[in-house]
Amino acid sequence: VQTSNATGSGTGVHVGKVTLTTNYTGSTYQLKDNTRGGQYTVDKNGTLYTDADNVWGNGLASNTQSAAVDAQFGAAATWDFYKNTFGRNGIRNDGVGAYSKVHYGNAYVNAFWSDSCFCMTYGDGTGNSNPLTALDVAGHEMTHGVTSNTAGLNYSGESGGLNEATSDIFGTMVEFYAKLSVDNPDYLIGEKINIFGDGKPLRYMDKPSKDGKSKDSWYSGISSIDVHYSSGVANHFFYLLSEGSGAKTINGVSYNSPTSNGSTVTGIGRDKAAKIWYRALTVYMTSTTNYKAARTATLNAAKDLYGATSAEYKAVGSAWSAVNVS
Ligand code: ASN
Ligand code: ZN
Ligand code: CA
Repeated sequence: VQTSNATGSGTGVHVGKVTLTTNYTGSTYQLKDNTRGGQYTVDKNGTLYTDADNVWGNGLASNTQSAAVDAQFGAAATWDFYKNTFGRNGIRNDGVGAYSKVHYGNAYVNAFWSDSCFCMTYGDGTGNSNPLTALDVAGHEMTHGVTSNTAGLNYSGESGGLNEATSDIFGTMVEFYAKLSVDNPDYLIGEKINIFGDGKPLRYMDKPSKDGKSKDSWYSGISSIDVHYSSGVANHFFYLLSEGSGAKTINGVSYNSPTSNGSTVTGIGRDKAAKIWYRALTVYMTSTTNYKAARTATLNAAKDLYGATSAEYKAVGSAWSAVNVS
């Protein structure tokens, strides 16, 4: 059995028409990417996807390959984002790719990362017709693996909120990195998966409270709420640091980000904000980092990257103060 890299084309439910690097065995094509740590995609039974003509899926959720195209593309985009932005060679930085499983369960409305299988799992969503395989979800889930292998933020209390926010932040950065025409990059999470059945996103980074549950700013006692809602503080921090406060339209999407202290924050751009967050995550944060310590960690990261007198350093302090973290 030979192994050779081939260029396939696929049409996902969410990612549309994309190019995929596949493996040709001499008789069939496998949904396995040897150029990105051998990462591959399997079906609900754990069987590797194969195809005779290297044309995968048709964009419909009813075609079993379509969600697999999304998952395999999401893994590739996440790999490329970490490699080309931070020089990180895979989730563990060891050159090994994680695998993805699609069509898990029955009408299962979630997706999750697991350290024990070093794999990603996606449900098919309501009616088995809304697979959770959108790009920001893929980037979110695989970032849980990165967090687990770096800061190791405990998944409860304030550190849990920071863990969740790290996934929303880099999931969003993956979306901006890929710049798909059918998935307009935005600061919304899960806008493509219709998880509530009303077309609304799962979360909003500019003003997290728009979802009715997430918090826009820190308060004493935030450690007792669900980590997917306490994450709002850091998501809001990241939006403010990137884009600044007030009203703004990006790629046709309108945002209006408030500050808790009446201040005006001027953004430094998402690429610098992401570099600061990544350095904080990989150098300064630990399993027990809370919001106050995250402020210190990101200030230290900004000092390393841009200097203690830089506009970037000052903006980090202003953005945390704007979400009531001092
Ligand atoms: N999709 C969820 C998440 O990544 C799964 C969970 O609740 N851990 O946060
Ligand atoms: Zn998560
Ligand atoms: Ca998004």
